[in-house]
Amino acid sequence: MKVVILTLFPEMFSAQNSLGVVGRAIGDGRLEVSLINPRDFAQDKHKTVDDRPFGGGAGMVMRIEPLLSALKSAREQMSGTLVKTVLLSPSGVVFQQVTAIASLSLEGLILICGRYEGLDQRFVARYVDEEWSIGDYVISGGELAAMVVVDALARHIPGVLGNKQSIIDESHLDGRLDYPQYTRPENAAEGSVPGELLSGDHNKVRLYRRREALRTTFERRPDLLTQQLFAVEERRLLKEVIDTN
Ligand code: 9D3
Repeated sequence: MKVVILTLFPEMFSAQNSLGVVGRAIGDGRLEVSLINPRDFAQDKHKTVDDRPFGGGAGMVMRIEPLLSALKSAREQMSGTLVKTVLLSPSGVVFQQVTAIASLSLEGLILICGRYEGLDQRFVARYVDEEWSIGDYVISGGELAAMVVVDALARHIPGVLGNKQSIIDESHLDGRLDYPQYTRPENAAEGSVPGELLSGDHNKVRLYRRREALRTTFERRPDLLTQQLFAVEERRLLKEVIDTN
């Protein structure tokens, strides 16, 4: 899959593109990320990409022309036709795991990072397919949001996680927060490792992890449980959690 990112700060992506899961996905040729700076398409000698908002008010607005030239350049890089153009925006729909998984079937994704107060709405209306937010807080531009999207996406590309079953575990725990993890030593000044994990009994381990995942979810994110369908076993485990609360 190919991702083209339109950004006034392409340097922000160099760490992500060279390190960790995303860096490896790119290195292995499973993911392609390219960066286009709208400022490179600015026509005046000062390379202006923003201007004052009509109607007044604080801040600046990104002008149509440099964005459109950058977008045309991005679309020329995309071979297929199954390409979605997304604006990262505080007014977007919230990006979720399902959004990442659904995007995998695209041939390409164009991510537009806004700066200042945002983009001229005529550009958004005409050229943007969807607007994605990463949550209800204000950050200074779309770049960090684009990095979140690329990271979440890369984890779902076949082979990227090295089939260490990590992605299987994630879907296995769909709609649940993680169970707690322990490593050596068995006994530390801070406490001991739960007996179930040392038992060697795979079913005990499985039930312990499912129960503790349900406990954390029930305590911190009950909203995740309300719409879930429960297996009989999980109803019993959740009852145990509630009864020992
Ligand atoms: C909502 C704040 N706006 C009030 C007029 C001004 C504004 C602040 C920050 C407009 C844009 C931005 C830059 N933020 C993003 O581009 C952004 C974002 C975010 O701020 N929160 C969550 N997700 C995202 S995705 C892109």
